[in-house]
Amino acid sequence: MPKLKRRHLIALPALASLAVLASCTPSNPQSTFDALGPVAESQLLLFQVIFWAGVVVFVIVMAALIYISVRYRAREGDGDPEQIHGHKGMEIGWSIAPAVVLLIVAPWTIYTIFANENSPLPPEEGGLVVEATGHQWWFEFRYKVQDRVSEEVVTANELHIPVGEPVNVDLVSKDVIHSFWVPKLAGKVDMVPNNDNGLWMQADEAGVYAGQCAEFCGVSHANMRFTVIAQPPDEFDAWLREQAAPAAEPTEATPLIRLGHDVFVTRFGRETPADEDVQGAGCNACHRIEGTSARGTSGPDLTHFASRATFAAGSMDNTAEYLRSWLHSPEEMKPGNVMSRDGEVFNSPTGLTEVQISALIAFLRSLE
Ligand code: HEC
Ligand SMILES: [Cu+2]
Repeated sequence: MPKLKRRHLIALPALASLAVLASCTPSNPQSTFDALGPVAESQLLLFQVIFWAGVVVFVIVMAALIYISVRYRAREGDGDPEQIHGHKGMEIGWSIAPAVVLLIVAPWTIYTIFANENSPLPPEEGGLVVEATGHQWWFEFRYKVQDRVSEEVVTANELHIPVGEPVNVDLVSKDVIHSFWVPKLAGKVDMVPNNDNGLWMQADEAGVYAGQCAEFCGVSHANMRFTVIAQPPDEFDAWLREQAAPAAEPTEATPLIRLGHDVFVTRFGRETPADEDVQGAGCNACHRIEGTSARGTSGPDLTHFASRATFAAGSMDNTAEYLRSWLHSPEEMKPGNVMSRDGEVFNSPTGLTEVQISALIAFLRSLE
């Protein structure tokens, strides 16, 4: 190894701070410096007030430090400096100065907390409510909407919202503490088991916003992401109506799709009605598909699985190839996930056969 020279050592912190500063670019999908909704904007403003107050303190303290170090440095022949005990003026000064800083920072903080506490359009006044549930390691979204559609809509990892409208999000957890965070729309709020939390947020521009669990919650915490899709209200309403309907009958229910359906809803190890040579995989133990007999609730609702762009909490694009890898070895694709941990078929020595996988992919991809 080449010997590290002193100037290399000096370059290291400089490089490290460059890397840290690079994360401040607003073009980053999870940058809080690119606030695109009223909640994120007020939080950004608070950050800036505190940051600049900090900069003023930093500059004054550093200037004083440098001035005093140079001006009063030890010189040849100096004895001990004059010893003093207490200095009333200075003590009053360094009590008052922080109080002044606090007077700038505290009211702004308190104002921001209260301003963001209450949704401008709460559920009582007809505001949209979504219940977001944190699971190890994915998000479930449940729309409680009476005036838009009559059915309850349940989806996973992709949260659709109408642009320009406040959305109330109830935050709950099924297992451990998670945290709901959409950096460009609203700061993080924890999802705590048995303790109702909530926030509201609003997107001012249509688009896809990155979201992420922001509280370490186990092995696949880093693979626990979600997206917020902000759409014009009429598009959002159309989406909601589609989601409220049972999975559309595929226009062409091919034998492979039918076989996939049977593999999905038949108990693990039993032969399927469609083909006695192919056995069931018991996926219905954990997944619900409206319009079929699958009624499981511990995994994501798959009624409109094919309408989602990604799956396994943003880990993979929703393509046939990734689905194949996922069903072949969920553990390899997303370490620790509950499907491979508890699914009977994934704990059997054989796992799913190629025939079962192909049929399941055809079926899942028909769930528009
Ligand atoms: C023990 C319960 C369980 C069983 C059995 C099970 N799953 Fe899952 N499944 C889950 C859980 C939990 C997740 C979420 C995993 C994650 O993202 O961490 C999941 C995720 C999925 C996803 C991705 C959904 C999304 O939108 O992110 C698909 C597709 C899927 N499972 C298909 C199947 C199929 C097909 C079978 C049958 C071979 C099956 N599952 C059996 C629990 C189960
Ligand atoms: Cu988490």
